[in-house]
Amino acid sequence: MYPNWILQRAYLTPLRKALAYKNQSWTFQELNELSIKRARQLVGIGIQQGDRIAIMGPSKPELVMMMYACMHLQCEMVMLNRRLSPEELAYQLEDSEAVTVLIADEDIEKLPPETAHYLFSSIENGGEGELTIEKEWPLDQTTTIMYTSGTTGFPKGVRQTVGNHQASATASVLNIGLQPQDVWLCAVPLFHISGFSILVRSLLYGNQVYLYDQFDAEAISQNIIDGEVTHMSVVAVTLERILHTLEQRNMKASPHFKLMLAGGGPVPVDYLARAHSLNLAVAQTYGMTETSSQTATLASEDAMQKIGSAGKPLFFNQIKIADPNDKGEGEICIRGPHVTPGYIGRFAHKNATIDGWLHTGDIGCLDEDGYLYVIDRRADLIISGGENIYPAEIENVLLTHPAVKEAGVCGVDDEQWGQVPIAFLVLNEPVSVEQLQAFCLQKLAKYKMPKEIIFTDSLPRNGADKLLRRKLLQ
Ligand code: S0N
Ligand code: AMP
Ligand code: MG
Ligand code: MG
Ligand code: MG
Repeated sequence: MYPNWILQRAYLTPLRKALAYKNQSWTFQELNELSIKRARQLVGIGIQQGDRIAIMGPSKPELVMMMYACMHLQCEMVMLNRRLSPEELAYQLEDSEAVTVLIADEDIEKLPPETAHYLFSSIENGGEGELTIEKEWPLDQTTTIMYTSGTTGFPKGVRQTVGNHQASATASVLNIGLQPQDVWLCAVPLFHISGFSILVRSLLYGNQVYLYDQFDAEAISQNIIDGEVTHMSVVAVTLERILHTLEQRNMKASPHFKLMLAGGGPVPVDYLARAHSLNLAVAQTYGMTETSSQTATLASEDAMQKIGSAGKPLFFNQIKIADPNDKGEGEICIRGPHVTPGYIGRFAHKNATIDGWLHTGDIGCLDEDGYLYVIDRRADLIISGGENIYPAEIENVLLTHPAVKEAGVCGVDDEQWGQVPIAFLVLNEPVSVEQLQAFCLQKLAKYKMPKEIIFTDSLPRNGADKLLRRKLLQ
């Protein structure tokens, strides 16, 4: 058993600043008190200890308070992505069997009609029930469930336990180091592990989170110039927006700024060189939902000599390459206490690991010094602005349209988002691109909309009739 992180942190450093948002801030003691009150209010509406509940809202202090309340209640939190379509959310709610959705008032329109829910405002203004807060948490308790899509296009709900999060935060700090005055800027979504892991680190380390509810390149660049923050998590697209802003303003990062953790996909090598000349230390990392964030991270002092590498595994973690070819390239496999114990819902029976190793589907190699290079991503995965898109998700939707006979989707490079999806279709009957786009928009998150739809006579397939997505563009 381990101490309840929120109680323990409030006990150890009650008066330290825990959270800042716009002009407001909260100490750990204040966060603890407010989240206990919120937990009692959740009991007031009938939520029980250990319930699985879904939660959605913008990255604001109210959401942090609601999450900490759920953690006090040892609820399993299904983290809903605010960019998804109502149909995609309906799938996750049905699959997870969440008892209800706790939803920020401003997001109510995003929910599928007739979904059982409680608005944040009704909880915040409601009565309190009786609750004895558990002082200890078991390692195998599920803290969060995050959906990640798969080869089939059916998203899987990934369990992230107390033990997974603790191992991840501990391994991270052994690599990055820590000083009490460190401040981690959070402008990545709290529903992704990129964002939630910042909250976990804050509770375990006792450092402050500087929260943004949207990506504001001007304001964030100013924080970095002024040295008001020391760490930040970025994806390639948001790193580029900061580089661009600093370059435009001819300003460099403050010497107080320590590190950008850049993950969620590959970072173009040229960004690293640009960051270097702006005094901005960038650590590339390889991580995923199934590993509660980083598995490997490249120390910023190695950034220039091991350019393009995602670094070495963090202390508790191991990486091996399965079935390497003659160039040493094969499937990246991961072992460590940060690896998920498995999935929920329709994938609950699927083993996450084989003989203790997570088989990622990503292709990579280790160089002679043991540095990881990620060469190719799993299952034709497209990453648009840090959001994952599996071609099968879009193909499955297009195929339900009566005019569509065959569909193939792949990613193309894009100036703004890194990559975007495009679709190749064989038709049964005439239909316009606009009609198909309108059809997709009803069913898919906007970022998954094919940016181009191309009609063709046939799709490239192998002898076994399997679609060859990589040949779509040839
Ligand atoms: C890039 C972001 C910030 C863009 O959002 P922005 O600019 O706020 O857009 P909006 O105002 O909301 O919308 C404007 C228009 O743009 C479209 N749009 C928005 N996002 C995308 C997108 N990603 N792709 C394509 N289009 C997009 C909107 O639809 C809208 O369109 P119109 O105008 O037509 O209505 C935002 O997307 C963002 O925050 N991205 C990052 C998400 C993220 O964090 N991903 C990482 C997920 N992976 C993990 O968590 C595992 C790895 C990991 O843990 C990690 C990752 C990074 C760093 C550290 C770690 C770690 O290990 O700790
Ligand atoms: P997610 O499950 O959404 O967290 O996405 C994780 C996936 O993003 C990994 O399986 C990789 O395919 C990809 N990814 C993460 N980090 C990197 C990286 N440094 N380089 C290339 N691809 C990455
Ligand atoms: Mg994902
Ligand atoms: Mg915006
Ligand atoms: Mg059809």
